[in-house]
Amino acid sequence: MPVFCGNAQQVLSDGQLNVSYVTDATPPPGRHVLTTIDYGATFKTPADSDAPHFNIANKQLNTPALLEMWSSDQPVTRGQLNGVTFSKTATHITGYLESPMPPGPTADTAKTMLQRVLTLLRELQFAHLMRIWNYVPDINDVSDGLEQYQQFCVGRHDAFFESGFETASAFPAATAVGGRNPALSIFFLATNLPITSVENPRQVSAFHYPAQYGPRSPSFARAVLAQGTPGNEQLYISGTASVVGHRSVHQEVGLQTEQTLLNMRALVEEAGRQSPSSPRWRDVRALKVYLREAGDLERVRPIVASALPGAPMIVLEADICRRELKVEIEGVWSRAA
Ligand code: 3EB
Repeated sequence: MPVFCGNAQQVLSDGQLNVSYVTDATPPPGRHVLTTIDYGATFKTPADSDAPHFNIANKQLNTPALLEMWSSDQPVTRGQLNGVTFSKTATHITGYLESPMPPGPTADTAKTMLQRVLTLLRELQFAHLMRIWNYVPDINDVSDGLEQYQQFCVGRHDAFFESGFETASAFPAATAVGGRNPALSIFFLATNLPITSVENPRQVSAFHYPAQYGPRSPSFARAVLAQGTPGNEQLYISGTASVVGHRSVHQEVGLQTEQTLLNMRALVEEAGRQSPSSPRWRDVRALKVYLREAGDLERVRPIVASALPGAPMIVLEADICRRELKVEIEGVWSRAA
Protein backbone atom coordinates (compact mmCIF):
# COMPACT_ATOMS: atom_id res chain seq x y z
CA MET A 1 0.00 0.00 0.00
CA PRO A 2 1.28 3.46 -0.73
CA VAL A 3 2.02 5.49 2.32
CA PHE A 4 0.92 9.08 1.96
CA CYS A 5 2.41 11.93 3.86
CA GLY A 6 0.53 14.82 5.37
CA ASN A 7 -2.58 15.81 3.45
CA ALA A 8 -1.49 14.25 0.15
CA GLN A 9 -4.08 11.49 0.54
CA GLN A 10 -6.88 13.88 -0.44
CA VAL A 11 -6.98 12.55 -3.96
CA LEU A 12 -8.59 14.68 -6.63
CA SER A 13 -11.09 13.11 -9.02
CA ASP A 14 -11.68 15.58 -11.81
CA GLY A 15 -9.14 14.62 -14.45
CA GLN A 16 -6.48 16.90 -13.01
CA LEU A 17 -2.96 15.76 -12.53
CA ASN A 18 -2.18 14.95 -8.95
CA VAL A 19 1.24 14.91 -7.35
CA SER A 20 1.91 12.90 -4.23
CA TYR A 21 5.04 11.98 -2.33
CA VAL A 22 4.99 8.28 -1.53
CA THR A 23 7.28 5.61 -0.11
CA ASP A 24 5.92 2.89 -2.41
CA ALA A 25 5.38 3.07 -6.18
CA THR A 26 2.15 1.02 -6.15
CA PRO A 27 -0.57 3.10 -7.83
CA PRO A 28 -3.28 4.24 -5.39
CA PRO A 29 -6.71 2.65 -6.04
CA GLY A 30 -8.42 4.17 -9.06
CA ARG A 31 -5.36 6.17 -10.08
CA HIS A 32 -3.20 5.85 -13.18
CA VAL A 33 0.45 6.74 -12.80
CA LEU A 34 1.95 8.95 -15.49
CA THR A 35 5.47 9.21 -14.10
CA THR A 36 7.48 8.71 -10.95
CA ILE A 37 10.56 10.75 -10.14
CA ASP A 38 13.24 9.45 -7.85
CA TYR A 39 15.49 12.14 -6.40
CA GLY A 40 18.85 10.81 -5.31
CA ALA A 41 18.23 7.42 -6.96
CA THR A 42 16.95 5.91 -3.73
CA PHE A 43 14.19 3.74 -5.16
CA LYS A 44 14.63 0.75 -7.40
CA THR A 45 12.69 0.92 -10.67
CA PRO A 46 9.26 -0.22 -9.52
CA ALA A 47 8.52 -3.73 -10.73
CA ASP A 48 4.78 -3.31 -10.27
CA SER A 49 4.31 -0.37 -12.60
CA ASP A 50 5.42 0.25 -16.17
CA ALA A 51 5.12 3.99 -15.81
CA PRO A 52 8.31 5.90 -16.71
CA HIS A 53 10.56 6.30 -13.71
CA PHE A 54 13.25 8.99 -13.80
CA ASN A 55 16.26 9.63 -11.64
CA ILE A 56 17.38 13.10 -10.69
CA ALA A 57 20.76 12.74 -9.00
CA ASN A 58 20.33 15.52 -6.43
CA LYS A 59 20.42 14.03 -2.96
CA GLN A 60 17.28 13.94 -0.86
CA LEU A 61 17.88 15.32 2.64
CA ASN A 62 14.54 14.25 4.14
CA THR A 63 14.07 10.82 5.74
CA PRO A 64 12.45 8.62 4.76
CA ALA A 65 13.22 9.34 1.12
CA LEU A 66 10.05 10.00 -0.90
CA LEU A 67 9.11 9.16 -4.46
CA GLU A 68 7.30 11.87 -6.47
CA MET A 69 4.28 10.33 -8.20
CA TRP A 70 2.24 12.06 -10.91
CA SER A 71 -1.15 10.40 -11.39
CA SER A 72 -4.62 10.92 -12.84
CA ASP A 73 -8.02 9.27 -12.59
CA GLN A 74 -8.03 9.16 -16.42
CA PRO A 75 -6.44 6.43 -18.56
CA VAL A 76 -2.80 7.00 -19.50
CA THR A 77 -0.94 6.29 -22.74
CA ARG A 78 2.84 6.41 -23.05
CA GLY A 79 5.37 6.91 -25.79
CA GLN A 80 8.59 8.44 -27.03
CA LEU A 81 8.92 11.18 -29.61
CA ASN A 82 11.72 13.64 -30.45
CA GLY A 83 13.79 12.04 -27.69
CA VAL A 84 11.11 12.90 -25.13
CA THR A 85 9.64 10.15 -22.96
CA PHE A 86 6.02 11.08 -22.32
CA SER A 87 2.83 9.87 -20.62
CA LYS A 88 -0.50 11.47 -21.34
CA THR A 89 -4.19 11.50 -20.57
CA ALA A 90 -6.83 13.19 -22.72
CA THR A 91 -6.05 16.50 -20.99
CA HIS A 92 -2.50 16.39 -19.60
CA ILE A 93 0.99 15.26 -20.54
CA THR A 94 4.19 14.75 -18.54
CA GLY A 95 7.51 14.48 -20.35
CA TYR A 96 11.18 13.98 -19.62
CA LEU A 97 14.35 14.43 -21.65
CA GLU A 98 18.01 14.75 -20.89
CA SER A 99 21.10 15.58 -22.89
CA PRO A 100 24.77 15.24 -22.04
CA MET A 101 26.47 18.63 -22.01
CA PRO A 102 28.65 18.72 -25.12
CA PRO A 103 31.65 21.04 -25.16
CA GLY A 104 30.48 24.46 -26.30
CA PRO A 105 27.83 26.87 -25.19
CA THR A 106 25.10 25.50 -22.94
CA ALA A 107 22.72 27.92 -24.65
CA ASP A 108 22.68 25.74 -27.75
CA THR A 109 21.93 22.56 -25.79
CA ALA A 110 19.15 24.27 -23.83
CA LYS A 111 17.64 25.73 -26.99
CA THR A 112 17.64 22.41 -28.83
CA MET A 113 16.08 20.55 -25.91
CA LEU A 114 13.33 23.11 -25.39
CA GLN A 115 12.61 23.13 -29.12
CA ARG A 116 12.12 19.36 -28.90
CA VAL A 117 9.62 19.90 -26.06
CA LEU A 118 7.72 22.60 -27.93
CA THR A 119 7.61 20.55 -31.14
CA LEU A 120 6.30 17.53 -29.24
CA LEU A 121 3.55 19.61 -27.64
CA ARG A 122 2.52 20.98 -31.03
CA GLU A 123 2.44 17.50 -32.56
CA LEU A 124 0.45 16.00 -29.69
CA GLN A 125 -1.78 19.08 -29.43
CA PHE A 126 -1.17 20.16 -25.89
CA ALA A 127 -1.40 23.90 -26.28
CA HIS A 128 -0.14 24.98 -22.85
CA LEU A 129 3.20 24.22 -21.27
CA MET A 130 2.32 24.85 -17.62
CA ARG A 131 5.29 23.70 -15.51
CA ILE A 132 8.92 22.89 -16.24
CA TRP A 133 11.88 21.76 -14.14
CA ASN A 134 15.39 22.33 -15.47
CA TYR A 135 18.40 20.67 -13.84
CA VAL A 136 21.47 22.50 -15.14
CA PRO A 137 24.89 20.90 -14.42
CA ASP A 138 27.46 23.21 -12.78
CA ILE A 139 24.88 25.99 -12.86
CA ASN A 140 27.19 28.62 -11.29
CA ASP A 141 30.27 27.82 -13.41
CA VAL A 142 31.37 30.35 -16.00
CA SER A 143 32.06 29.47 -19.64
CA ASP A 144 32.45 31.86 -22.56
CA GLY A 145 32.17 34.70 -20.04
CA LEU A 146 28.68 33.71 -18.90
CA GLU A 147 27.42 31.59 -16.03
CA GLN A 148 25.86 28.32 -17.11
CA TYR A 149 22.52 29.60 -15.78
CA GLN A 150 22.75 32.72 -17.93
CA GLN A 151 23.65 30.55 -20.92
CA PHE A 152 20.62 28.41 -20.19
CA CYS A 153 18.44 31.54 -20.10
CA VAL A 154 19.73 32.58 -23.54
CA GLY A 155 18.87 29.22 -25.10
CA ARG A 156 15.48 29.08 -23.40
CA HIS A 157 14.61 32.61 -24.48
CA ASP A 158 15.53 31.86 -28.09
CA ALA A 159 13.57 28.59 -28.16
CA PHE A 160 10.44 30.21 -26.73
CA PHE A 161 10.53 33.32 -28.87
CA GLU A 162 11.30 31.50 -32.10
CA SER A 163 8.34 29.22 -31.52
CA GLY A 164 5.95 32.13 -31.10
CA PHE A 165 5.73 32.90 -27.40
CA GLU A 166 5.04 36.53 -28.22
CA THR A 167 3.59 37.39 -24.86
CA ALA A 168 5.21 36.65 -21.57
CA SER A 169 1.81 35.59 -20.26
CA ALA A 170 2.33 32.24 -22.01
CA PHE A 171 5.44 31.25 -20.06
CA PRO A 172 5.28 28.18 -17.83
CA ALA A 173 6.00 28.15 -14.13
CA ALA A 174 9.58 26.91 -13.75
CA THR A 175 12.47 25.82 -11.64
CA ALA A 176 16.09 26.01 -12.79
CA VAL A 177 18.58 24.64 -10.27
CA GLY A 178 21.96 22.94 -10.32
CA GLY A 179 21.86 19.33 -11.40
CA ARG A 180 24.16 16.77 -9.81
CA ASN A 181 24.47 14.55 -12.86
CA PRO A 182 26.36 15.59 -15.98
CA ALA A 183 23.28 15.91 -18.21
CA LEU A 184 20.91 18.81 -18.66
CA SER A 185 17.63 17.23 -17.51
CA ILE A 186 14.14 18.59 -18.14
CA PHE A 187 10.79 17.43 -16.79
CA PHE A 188 7.58 19.20 -17.84
CA LEU A 189 3.79 19.23 -17.52
CA ALA A 190 1.44 20.52 -20.23
CA THR A 191 -2.29 20.58 -20.76
CA ASN A 192 -4.95 21.38 -23.32
CA LEU A 193 -7.17 22.90 -20.61
CA PRO A 194 -6.98 26.66 -19.97
CA ILE A 195 -4.21 28.06 -17.78
CA THR A 196 -3.41 31.54 -16.59
CA SER A 197 -0.14 32.88 -15.28
CA VAL A 198 0.27 34.76 -12.02
CA GLU A 199 2.98 37.32 -11.30
CA ASN A 200 4.17 38.38 -7.87
CA PRO A 201 3.40 41.93 -6.72
CA ARG A 202 6.54 41.80 -4.51
CA GLN A 203 8.84 40.90 -7.39
CA VAL A 204 9.77 42.22 -10.79
CA SER A 205 8.62 39.60 -13.30
CA ALA A 206 11.63 37.45 -14.18
CA PHE A 207 11.06 38.13 -17.89
CA HIS A 208 11.53 41.84 -17.08
CA TYR A 209 14.73 41.46 -15.05
CA PRO A 210 17.34 44.09 -15.96
CA ALA A 211 20.39 43.03 -18.00
CA GLN A 212 22.69 42.80 -14.95
CA TYR A 213 21.36 39.25 -14.44
CA GLY A 214 22.23 38.12 -17.94
CA PRO A 215 21.84 39.04 -21.60
CA ARG A 216 18.43 37.33 -21.88
CA SER A 217 15.89 37.48 -19.09
CA PRO A 218 14.55 34.25 -17.55
CA SER A 219 11.46 33.09 -19.48
CA PHE A 220 9.10 31.89 -16.78
CA ALA A 221 5.96 32.87 -14.90
CA ARG A 222 6.04 33.16 -11.09
CA ALA A 223 3.06 30.77 -10.95
CA VAL A 224 0.52 29.13 -13.21
CA LEU A 225 -3.09 28.53 -12.31
CA ALA A 226 -4.44 25.46 -14.08
CA GLN A 227 -8.20 25.39 -14.54
CA GLY A 228 -10.14 22.28 -13.59
CA THR A 229 -13.76 22.03 -12.61
CA PRO A 230 -14.70 25.28 -10.78
CA GLY A 231 -13.16 25.33 -7.35
CA ASN A 232 -10.55 22.81 -8.35
CA GLU A 233 -7.88 24.98 -9.89
CA GLN A 234 -4.32 23.98 -9.20
CA LEU A 235 -1.66 26.55 -8.50
CA TYR A 236 1.87 25.65 -9.55
CA ILE A 237 4.33 28.00 -7.86
CA SER A 238 7.74 28.35 -9.52
CA GLY A 239 10.98 28.00 -7.68
CA THR A 240 10.88 31.02 -5.35
CA ALA A 241 13.79 32.61 -3.55
CA SER A 242 14.64 35.57 -1.34
CA VAL A 243 14.25 38.06 -4.16
CA VAL A 244 12.39 41.34 -3.65
CA GLY A 245 11.97 43.56 -6.69
CA HIS A 246 14.77 42.00 -8.69
CA ARG A 247 17.43 41.95 -5.96
CA SER A 248 18.50 39.11 -3.68
CA VAL A 249 17.89 40.08 -0.05
CA HIS A 250 19.40 38.61 3.18
CA GLN A 251 22.56 36.57 3.63
CA GLU A 252 21.40 34.29 6.42
CA VAL A 253 19.53 31.19 5.29
CA GLY A 254 16.73 31.45 7.86
CA LEU A 255 15.96 35.02 6.82
CA GLN A 256 16.11 33.97 3.17
CA THR A 257 13.62 31.19 3.93
CA GLU A 258 11.20 33.58 5.64
CA GLN A 259 11.40 36.03 2.74
CA THR A 260 10.83 33.18 0.27
CA LEU A 261 7.70 32.09 2.15
CA LEU A 262 6.41 35.69 2.12
CA ASN A 263 6.88 35.70 -1.65
CA MET A 264 4.99 32.43 -1.99
CA ARG A 265 2.15 33.66 0.20
CA ALA A 266 1.87 36.81 -1.91
CA LEU A 267 1.52 34.64 -5.01
CA VAL A 268 -1.28 32.57 -3.47
CA GLU A 269 -3.06 35.83 -2.57
CA GLU A 270 -2.54 37.26 -6.05
CA ALA A 271 -3.97 34.08 -7.59
CA GLY A 272 -6.98 34.53 -5.29
CA ARG A 273 -7.54 38.03 -6.64
CA GLN A 274 -7.40 36.70 -10.22
CA SER A 275 -9.67 33.74 -9.50
CA PRO A 276 -11.64 33.74 -6.24
CA SER A 277 -11.98 29.93 -6.16
CA SER A 278 -8.23 29.34 -6.48
CA PRO A 279 -6.46 27.49 -3.64
CA ARG A 280 -5.80 29.17 -0.33
CA TRP A 281 -2.49 29.11 1.53
CA ARG A 282 -3.43 26.10 3.64
CA ASP A 283 -4.31 24.08 0.50
CA VAL A 284 -0.69 23.13 -0.14
CA ARG A 285 -0.26 19.63 -1.61
CA ALA A 286 3.46 19.31 -2.23
CA LEU A 287 6.55 21.40 -1.47
CA LYS A 288 10.07 21.05 -2.75
CA VAL A 289 12.89 22.82 -0.94
CA TYR A 290 16.32 23.21 -2.58
CA LEU A 291 19.30 23.83 -0.29
CA ARG A 292 22.76 24.84 -1.46
CA GLU A 293 24.22 23.53 1.83
CA ALA A 294 22.89 20.28 3.29
CA GLY A 295 23.84 21.57 6.74
CA ASP A 296 21.15 24.25 6.51
CA LEU A 297 18.38 21.65 6.80
CA GLU A 298 18.01 22.02 10.60
CA ARG A 299 17.60 25.79 10.21
CA VAL A 300 15.25 25.79 7.22
CA ARG A 301 12.90 22.89 7.81
CA PRO A 302 11.20 24.17 11.00
CA ILE A 303 10.60 27.59 9.40
CA VAL A 304 8.85 25.98 6.41
CA ALA A 305 6.95 23.53 8.63
CA SER A 306 5.61 26.32 10.85
CA ALA A 307 4.44 28.38 7.85
CA LEU A 308 2.78 25.37 6.18
CA PRO A 309 2.06 22.75 8.87
CA GLY A 310 1.78 19.19 7.57
CA ALA A 311 2.84 20.04 4.03
CA PRO A 312 4.40 17.06 2.23
CA MET A 313 8.00 18.09 1.61
CA ILE A 314 11.01 16.86 -0.36
CA VAL A 315 14.29 18.62 0.45
CA LEU A 316 17.02 18.41 -2.18
CA GLU A 317 20.65 19.43 -2.19
CA ALA A 318 21.04 21.76 -5.17
CA ASP A 319 22.94 24.84 -6.24
CA ILE A 320 20.66 27.86 -6.77
CA CYS A 321 20.97 30.02 -9.87
CA ARG A 322 22.36 33.08 -8.07
CA ARG A 323 25.47 32.44 -5.98
CA GLU A 324 24.18 34.41 -3.00
CA LEU A 325 20.95 32.42 -2.76
CA LYS A 326 21.02 29.51 -0.31
CA VAL A 327 17.44 28.27 -0.53
CA GLU A 328 14.65 28.04 -3.08
CA ILE A 329 11.14 26.65 -2.55
CA GLU A 330 8.38 25.61 -4.97
CA GLY A 331 5.02 23.93 -4.57
CA VAL A 332 1.66 22.78 -5.82
CA TRP A 333 -1.56 24.04 -4.27
CA SER A 334 -5.10 22.76 -4.80
CA ARG A 335 -8.33 22.71 -2.82
CA ALA A 336 -9.45 19.32 -1.56
CA ALA A 337 -11.82 17.52 -3.92
C1 3EB B 1 14.49 34.12 -9.14
O1 3EB B 1 13.49 34.54 -8.55
C2 3EB B 1 15.13 32.89 -8.58
O2 3EB B 1 15.17 30.54 -14.50
O3 3EB B 1 13.60 29.04 -14.53
C3 3EB B 1 13.57 30.61 -9.80
C4 3EB B 1 12.70 29.81 -10.55
C5 3EB B 1 14.68 31.16 -10.39
C6 3EB B 1 12.95 29.57 -11.90
C7 3EB B 1 14.30 29.88 -13.93
C8 3EB B 1 14.93 30.90 -11.74
C9 3EB B 1 14.07 30.13 -12.50
O4 3EB B 1 14.98 34.70 -10.13
C10 3EB B 1 15.64 31.98 -9.62
